[in-house]
Amino acid sequence: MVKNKSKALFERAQQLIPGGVNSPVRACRAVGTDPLFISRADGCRIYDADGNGYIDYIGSWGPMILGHRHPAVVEALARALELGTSYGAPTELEVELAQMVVEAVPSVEMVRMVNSGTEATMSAIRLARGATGRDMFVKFDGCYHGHTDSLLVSAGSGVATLAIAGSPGVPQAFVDHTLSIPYNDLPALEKVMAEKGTRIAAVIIEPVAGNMGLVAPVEGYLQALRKLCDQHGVLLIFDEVMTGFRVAYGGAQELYGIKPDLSCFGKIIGGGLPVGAYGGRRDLMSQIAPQGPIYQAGTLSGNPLAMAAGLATLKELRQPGFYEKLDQASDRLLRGLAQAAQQAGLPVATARVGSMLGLFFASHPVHSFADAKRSNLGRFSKYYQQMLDRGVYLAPSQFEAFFVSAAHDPNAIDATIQAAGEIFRKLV
Ligand code: HOZ
Repeated sequence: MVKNKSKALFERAQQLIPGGVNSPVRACRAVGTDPLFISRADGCRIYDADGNGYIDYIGSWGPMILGHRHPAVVEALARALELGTSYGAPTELEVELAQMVVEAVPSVEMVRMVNSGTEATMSAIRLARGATGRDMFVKFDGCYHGHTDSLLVSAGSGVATLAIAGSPGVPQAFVDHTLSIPYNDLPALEKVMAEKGTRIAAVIIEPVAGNMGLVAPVEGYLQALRKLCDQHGVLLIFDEVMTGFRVAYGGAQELYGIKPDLSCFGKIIGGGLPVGAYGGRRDLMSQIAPQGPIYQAGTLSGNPLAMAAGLATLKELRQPGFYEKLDQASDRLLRGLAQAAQQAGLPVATARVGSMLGLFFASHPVHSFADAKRSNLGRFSKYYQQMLDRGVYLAPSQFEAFFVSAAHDPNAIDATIQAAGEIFRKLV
């Protein structure tokens, strides 16, 4: 494949943008390639600046659950665009989207729109601290909640991919109140709660971890977490930026039957435009300014284009059978990949929750970040590069999930399985 234009753009970009990219993972450093520069996308396919097409399993890191350029989203955006791009004032669209979120997610009685997942988690933590009068919070190794100072401790995603221990620029005092413990480890959670429960404002968790590869919660873990939080007066925050409207219409909390106190959203609720949101119990959300004293604001929050794209997306997701169909397609893909690896004699650990998928080059089960880190990263790099050569666009890190959209038809899925099978045989 000719990639001259991407190459030239990357050279230019590196002079102007740190690392040539606006978010670290996409620089592809962990897999030893240069990033592709993208010119367009359609359905389940994405096209680089040189015109090469790929089957896309990044889906803009989660938002594109309908596939790219879904007609309903494009039309809604065109209508909104005719009317203006930003007002910095309330609109009907915001009220409509807030209503859809509240109706979809029973634990969310009020919701505040922001501009990214990072803003959502940062604001939820502030609210939890303000409401409880406690400073500490618990997170989990390998979970990633955006790039807020105090949330970068033992984080997944780019922090894991680039093996960054801690970021310069984050004062020690900012992370002194962050307690990071292993995911899926109930005794570790019980211990931290027993020792520090009275000082902990909140536990924040990705109910399905998607930033250390895909790691599902072990049976009963989220239920036990909910119970422990209640026992210690600790608020439970679900970071559903990836899982919200993805693993079920009502997110992971619907799937596992848990009611967190606060939830964070992003990605899908913006339909591919920059959006985040946090919401939860009315008594908590009422403490946000101007209704209450806890401050949080944003010039572009509730942006009409983003609201229109989010609304159009959510309406499509409510179509009968949407998630069942997506589930079948995702199952077809993961089963096919697992079978291809087995036939090749290549040990892999696979995981799937709805249309979020994970494939680790590991012969052990992966339930935690420590398990994920013991995967064969060299093998992943080769797999990534060769899949790209065969026209399959995967997340360039073992520590990311991959996403199936409604636009991934059986042909695309079977072509992916075939490409992977050929590569697996060479990787053994
Ligand atoms: N941190 C996101 C993935 N979990 C985005 C990565 C990127 O855009 O580079």
